[in-house]
Amino acid sequence: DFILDSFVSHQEINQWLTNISSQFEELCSTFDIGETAEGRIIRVIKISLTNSTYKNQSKRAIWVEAGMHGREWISPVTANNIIYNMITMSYSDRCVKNLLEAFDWYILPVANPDGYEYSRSRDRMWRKNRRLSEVLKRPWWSAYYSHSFQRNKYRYCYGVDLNRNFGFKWGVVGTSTNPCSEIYQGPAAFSEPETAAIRDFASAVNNDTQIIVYLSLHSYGQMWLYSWGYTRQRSKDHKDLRYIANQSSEAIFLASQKRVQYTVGPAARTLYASSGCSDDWAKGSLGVKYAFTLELPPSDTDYQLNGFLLPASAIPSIRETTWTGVKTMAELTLAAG
Ligand code: 0X9
Ligand code: ZN
Repeated sequence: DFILDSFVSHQEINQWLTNISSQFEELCSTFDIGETAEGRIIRVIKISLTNSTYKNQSKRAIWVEAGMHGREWISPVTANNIIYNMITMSYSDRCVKNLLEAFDWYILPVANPDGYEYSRSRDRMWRKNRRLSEVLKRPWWSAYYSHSFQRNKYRYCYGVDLNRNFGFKWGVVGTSTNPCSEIYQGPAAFSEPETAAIRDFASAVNNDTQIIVYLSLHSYGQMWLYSWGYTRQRSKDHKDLRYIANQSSEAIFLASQKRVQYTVGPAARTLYASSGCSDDWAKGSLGVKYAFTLELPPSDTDYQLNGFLLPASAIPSIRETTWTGVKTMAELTLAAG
């Protein structure tokens, strides 16, 4: 299947989500949760056993998002493979069946469709979304504009880093107020249609079916990160987060042919401190206990080229390892009660 084995367009992914959910209509539904600046539809698929014995009781939700940064192409295709595995193994595989009994799964393969498409067609290394920043829209006499004008470089910059735009500890650390920066936080928290859509939809899900895991798929670095990312201090759930991250990484290591080893730790200590990220927002604002960010392979050391430029031939092994990790994570969450 070329959807699962190559880096296809956002349009093709959205169509595939619609097709697969009409093919498995008892199990799946899709939600169009928002529209980007360039008019692309942000589509979420929900995978849920309607006859689950958990219904109306202790059923909880798992949120998986991918494609928040344009150039991280391995992320959407990995999310699609998770969707495919969940659906097609839902009857045959006892473990998957259990995970669907216990949890509703909400998966967003492309959180940043405009950035993804821009990276495919114009600038392979594009990270942010593609909304024109506020500068040009403000009147020329505003202080902000003249400041920008003097510094010339501020004038024609597109895009906000969506993973600096979430409204928990927004603008505190590891972000930029410069619209031309790769880590521009945006003019306000949730100023972007993509982040506002995730906020509104995930909040509604959480009110209805408590989100217990919030998993954000990025690349690269081969890291299993958990909150907090905005501070080096431990969260109150530090030990539980560390346990699940360690166990999931260990499962990946043991199952992988090439001994894929993830680095595990709190984001702020293991990678760098940055705020306004979706994982911390999920934990800090929604109250999700398990907030993880995965930096998918390659690791910094095992790939000498630019780690964003993985060939499609790298997909199968990353699909297997990530699937192992996600299943382990969900099983342990279930076991933890
Ligand atoms: O900086 C990011 O947004 C993520 N890394 S990436 O190289 N894919 O851009 C890491 C986010 C980790 N989470 C937090 N810092 N909260
Ligand atoms: Zn990223």
